[in-house]
Amino acid sequence: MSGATALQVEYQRGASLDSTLEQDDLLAVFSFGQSPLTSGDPRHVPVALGLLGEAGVNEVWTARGPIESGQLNHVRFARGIDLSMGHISLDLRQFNDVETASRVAYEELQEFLGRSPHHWPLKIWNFIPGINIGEGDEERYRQFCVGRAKALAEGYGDQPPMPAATAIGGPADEPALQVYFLAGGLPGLNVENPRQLNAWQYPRRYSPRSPLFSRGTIMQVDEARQFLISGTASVVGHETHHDNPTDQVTESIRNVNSLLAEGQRLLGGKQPRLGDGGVMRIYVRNPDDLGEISTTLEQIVPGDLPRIYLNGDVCRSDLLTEVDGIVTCQ
Ligand code: 3EB
Repeated sequence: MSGATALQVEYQRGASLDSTLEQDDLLAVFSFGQSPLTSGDPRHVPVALGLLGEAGVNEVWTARGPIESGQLNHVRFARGIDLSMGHISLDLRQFNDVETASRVAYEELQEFLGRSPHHWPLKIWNFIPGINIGEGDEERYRQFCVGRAKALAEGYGDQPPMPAATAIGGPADEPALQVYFLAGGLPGLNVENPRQLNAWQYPRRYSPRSPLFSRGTIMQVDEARQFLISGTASVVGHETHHDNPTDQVTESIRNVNSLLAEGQRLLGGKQPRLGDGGVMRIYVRNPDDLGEISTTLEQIVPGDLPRIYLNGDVCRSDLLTEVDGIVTCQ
């Protein structure tokens, strides 16, 4: 597979937001450490998670235009020829609980997709303030899983699309639940990781309603394929492995490599590899672990893989780090 990728993602260091917003092929620009409620342009997606180790980095998505942008309910979106990006931020102070807000976010997402020429979600990122607050089934992550599952069941019955996803915790004092997504005109191909139990089959103890996502989604536009990798942590089977950052990040990368190999086994072609025209984000629960995690990572991923580190909680309190990213299939 070759040809220009449908989505280009890069990290821009030191560029002003205003100059980036002048680009006419801009689908989204993500800035960090800023409340999602402060978005002024539909293409600007402020993310509450703070950058670690550096400042002033924006993640920039570009795609084939012309790009139109607008808003439907709470969905602020940008639409190119092949792809759409949309983001939703709901002020949790206006909802009874995280379950209700999550359900509304997914209902709005689904309504948007239904009216869009790009019906198919390809990857969804979910940022939940204080994700581990609450005991047992009251935990915010579990409430989020319930709200998401209810909205998906309402919209799609028992066969919802389950694209790749990331679910990460933001600062507890951030008011906004944020959900953003990439969507296309054709469904992606979902890939599961043979080392991990499918998330929708997790045992009851992790959540009253299973997390509904696949480990990775391959999107194809024209001749080019891109692998969208879900938030991947140190989970083997369904259990958390290791209690230290070095071993957890190593296990996470083992999971990513296993997923990429599975994609190649199913589709043929060259084995996609981290660093092939893609990017990686590393979410770190405790900022003090940054040095250990980055040193470990330098030894196991290609040096030229563009990456950023973000401060974020992982959905299980025993997980210290998680990674996600995009790889181009050659
Ligand atoms: C895991 O492997 C880690 O609920 O959408 C990763 C990616 C995780 C997405 C989600 C959860 C989600 O189970 C948690």
